[in-house]
Amino acid sequence: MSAGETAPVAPPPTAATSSPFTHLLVTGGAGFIGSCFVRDVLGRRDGTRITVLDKLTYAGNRANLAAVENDPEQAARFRFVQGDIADPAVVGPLVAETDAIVNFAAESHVDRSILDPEAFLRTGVIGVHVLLEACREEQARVELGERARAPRVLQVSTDEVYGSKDAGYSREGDVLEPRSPYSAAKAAGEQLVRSYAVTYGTDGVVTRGSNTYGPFHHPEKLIPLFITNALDDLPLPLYGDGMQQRDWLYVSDHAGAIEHVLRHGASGETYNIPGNAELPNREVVARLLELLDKPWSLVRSVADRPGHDRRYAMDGAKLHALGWRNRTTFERGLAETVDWFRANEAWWRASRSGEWDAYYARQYGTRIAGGSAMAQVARAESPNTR
Ligand code: NAD
Ligand code: TDX
Repeated sequence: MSAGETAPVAPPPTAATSSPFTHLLVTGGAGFIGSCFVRDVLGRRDGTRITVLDKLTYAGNRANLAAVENDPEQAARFRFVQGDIADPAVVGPLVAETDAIVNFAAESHVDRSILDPEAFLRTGVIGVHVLLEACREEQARVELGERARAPRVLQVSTDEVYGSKDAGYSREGDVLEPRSPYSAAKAAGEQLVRSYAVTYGTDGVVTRGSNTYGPFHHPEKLIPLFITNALDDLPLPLYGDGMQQRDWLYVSDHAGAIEHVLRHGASGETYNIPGNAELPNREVVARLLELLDKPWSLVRSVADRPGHDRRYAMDGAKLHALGWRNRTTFERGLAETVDWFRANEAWWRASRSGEWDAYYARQYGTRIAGGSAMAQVARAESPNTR
């Protein structure tokens, strides 16, 4: 454990939760979705304790957890450890003291996986393997009578493992056809969890979440990139024809669904977490510009992402049957996201510092130079929002 560690997490004053999972290890908890999960669970003040293990890559940000660390009651139930999920010496002792692991840790940006795939494999495959081996150690301790039950592990996976879906909705049993190094690593990671559940009886569950958006989203991704570029009147680089379709999921709905599956999902099972707004990218951009009161002339049609998946769409019946419903409409979620970025300029300017300029030049330099203006299509009258 490194210098980034805070004091050991205190036992709860009262064990107010009825769940068997009272002490969680949240890996990747300083990132976008993981930090939302941590803030929401601790903010409920039900006695749950959380240890975050995060490597603090360019995408990890301790400031995402400031609300927790600055609140004495929550801070007493929280501990931060800076470290790598692929490091068994760090992972083993942390898994030994927790009831459940929620693994958000990953390299998460498709474009970066196309530029440099290796880190995606280290964290997405070897890192998951290390977590699973630590769980297996705990299963052995249960057999020795050293602990009552082995930890549950929830692997946060993605809709991208299905590959591009031209029509219809992907179901949990469908064949996986990942098409980028990012999604191939995610598919490998979740398949490892499944294999440990089958082979060793590890208590593992997998979620496949849809495209997520909201506060604290790293500015490399479509929605926060376009908000922050537009606020600075910079070009908005839309790949290809901009008609690729995603199903948008608000971040607190994604985090809530993950917690729901953690507490209610069946071991060895996989659950889709769809969004509620299936929209082409152009439509998302048009809505953003309207909220920001910025002109369409900022949009540049630029060279497409290689292997760009045209559409993701998942069937949510299995999660529905487990009792989960998303709460945030796209209209409200997008407006709240834009407001949050307007109000938190210092946060996103800090995220666009350090290695950002080199990344931006590599990813967008020649694209924007060779880009062209794009005609605006009429906004859809009734978007497919569920
Ligand atoms: P993010 O990039 O914002 O956060 C990832 C976090 O993991 C960062 O804090 C980073 O420092 C940490 N991390 C990376 N490598 C690590 C390692 N080896 N050890 C410990 N920590 C490490 O990502 P996000 O958007 O919050 O995504 C979280 C998870 O959800 C990922 O597994 C991603 O694949 C999955 N997911 C994301 C989306 C989405 O739209 N953002 C959708 C579905 C699934
Ligand atoms: O500059 C851009 N221009 C553009 O047109 C960027 C960054 C993206 N796009 C397009 C590509 C996609 O069609 O916008 C769409 C969304 O792109 P991203 O924000 O990069 O998300 P995506 O590739 O769909 O992957 C996201 O959802 C699934 C997350 O980044 C993954 O971590 C998650 O697993």
